[in-house]
Amino acid sequence: MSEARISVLVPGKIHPRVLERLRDRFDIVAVEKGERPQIDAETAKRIRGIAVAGSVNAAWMDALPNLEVIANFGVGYDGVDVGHAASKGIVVTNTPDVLNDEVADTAVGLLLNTVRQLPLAEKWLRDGRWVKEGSFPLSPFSLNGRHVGMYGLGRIGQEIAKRLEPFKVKISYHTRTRNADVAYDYFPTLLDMAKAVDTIIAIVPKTPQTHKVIDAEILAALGPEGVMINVGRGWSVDEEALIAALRDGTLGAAGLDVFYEEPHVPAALMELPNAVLLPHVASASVPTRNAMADLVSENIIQWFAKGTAVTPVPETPQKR
Ligand code: NAP
Ligand code: 8YV
Repeated sequence: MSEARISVLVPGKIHPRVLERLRDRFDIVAVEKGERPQIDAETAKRIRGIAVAGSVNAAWMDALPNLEVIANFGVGYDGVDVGHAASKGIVVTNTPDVLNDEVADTAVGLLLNTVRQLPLAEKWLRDGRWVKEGSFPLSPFSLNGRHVGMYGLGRIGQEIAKRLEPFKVKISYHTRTRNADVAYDYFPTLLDMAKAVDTIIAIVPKTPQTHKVIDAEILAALGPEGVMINVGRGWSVDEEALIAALRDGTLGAAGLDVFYEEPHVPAALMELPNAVLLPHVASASVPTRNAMADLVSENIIQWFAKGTAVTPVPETPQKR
């Protein structure tokens, strides 16, 4: 089969640059998202690749008998059933590294906004309250002297930690495996770290092991001066426990870029003045999303040209 006749399925919306890059080389089959692809059997047979921002379940893979590669837009690939892909010899790719700096910058911005209440201060100004009522109230917290516990110290977590060093905060971390290359204090359990620090930044993937691990006990351990920042996945936080802790002062403040059931954010969370909430924008700049789109495209192009992917995930085959 020549490369020109390879068909690539695109379920739902994806960054337009992916389509621009792939359109020259492949037949693009755009379909709605859903439980299974709405295409006829002949088209299904022609599909050898998927480019997706979102999810691909087992039913989609089973409906495409010649599927070889699923290129995911995003470093987190929790939307793709990688176990099923691996069992069928389908490679899954993601977009690591090209977004590290953007996400780390956003995490630091979110931390400062949360600790110093800068979004509320801006609202005070815009609402004319500075003129009518005088200065915005002093922020109860400061970044000075904080002890930050990184929950996750992978590609992005390390960039966040590096950025925090000049802020002169103490840095510790919890992961499953100690990293011999970093000088930060290691905690083998999240609870022990939460007891020792006053600030947690979560940047871990969505896996069965990370489900709602930031729960009432962890939040209570952080305490009334404590701050919890999440730029990983909403899946890792028990949102009901978080709302209760923020409401009754068990936890000082939280900054969230990700939520349990996006794009739905609980109304109770939105009402809380000690929560800073962003609509999953950590990587959402034009340059970084362009780089992610290019990596999605390169993975598909290289797979069919050379039989290897640029950034395959570890669970699935590395070559054709
Ligand atoms: P990565 O390099 O794979 O790092 C993941 C880190 O999490 C590692 O330090 C890993 O250490 C740790 N980890 C994994 N499972 C754990 C567990 N059960 N307990 C404790 N630590 C655990 O991934 P990355 O590139 O930094 O990205 C991390 C995640 O951030 C992505 O998967 C994605 O969900 C999220 N993300 C969000 C945005 C956004 O827009 N908000 C943007 C990019 C990424 P061990 O393996 O040693 O445990
Ligand atoms: C994107 C992300 O917002 O890379 C990830 O894992 O969460 C973000 O960079 C998302 O993947 C866009 O679909």
